Amino acid sequence: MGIVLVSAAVAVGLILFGIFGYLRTYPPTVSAVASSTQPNTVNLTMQVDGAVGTGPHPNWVGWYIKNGAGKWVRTTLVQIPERSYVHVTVLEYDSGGPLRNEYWGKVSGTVGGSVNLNGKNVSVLNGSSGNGIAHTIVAPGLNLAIPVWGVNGNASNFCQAGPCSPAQAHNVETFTFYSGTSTHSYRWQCFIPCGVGYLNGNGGPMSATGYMAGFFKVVA
Ligand SMILES: [Cu+2]
Repeated sequence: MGIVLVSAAVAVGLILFGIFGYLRTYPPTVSAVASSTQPNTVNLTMQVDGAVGTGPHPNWVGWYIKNGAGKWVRTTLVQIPERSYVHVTVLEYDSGGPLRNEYWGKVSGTVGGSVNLNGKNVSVLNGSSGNGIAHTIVAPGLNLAIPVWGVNGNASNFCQAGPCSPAQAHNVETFTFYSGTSTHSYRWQCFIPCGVGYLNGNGGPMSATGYMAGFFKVVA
């Protein structure tokens, strides 16, 4: 009887440890910043790194979002206002490669149907060419799909651990999407997938909020 009680107590303890551990590591939400020049527009600046460099999984691939004070916050939770244009700037520091499914090389859901990659407008990226595609930003509920172009992983200034800085090899990709007319939390994630080493290619960072999966929280 005693051993059963002890086992039960240990089990409860482990569950609570797990829950609080999860809460301790759950990333914060960062708000997009209102544009000072354009009405109904917010600016969102993000970077994606091959290794985030901090937190419980410093070697995992993941995102940082710039907050209103200009500080990089390791998270994938972004708050944006409804009925607004979200002007996104992605700083991409990770290496890329071919897609498992070329469909994800197509841009969708942006104003104009394209992204601006290092100064050039493109609507499809071919992951089988050049440095390939590093990650994608896909929010099915917003009809948004963005392939993000990779950098050369052998570059001498390749960023080994985030948060990365502009002196390191990176691409700049910008696009604008509309946040819609309803308040809703839209899930987004990377559909490369870049978690090849994990169960079904969708474990580890792929399924983890704060790394390759997150939410666009559209608020009133
Ligand atoms: Cu990814």
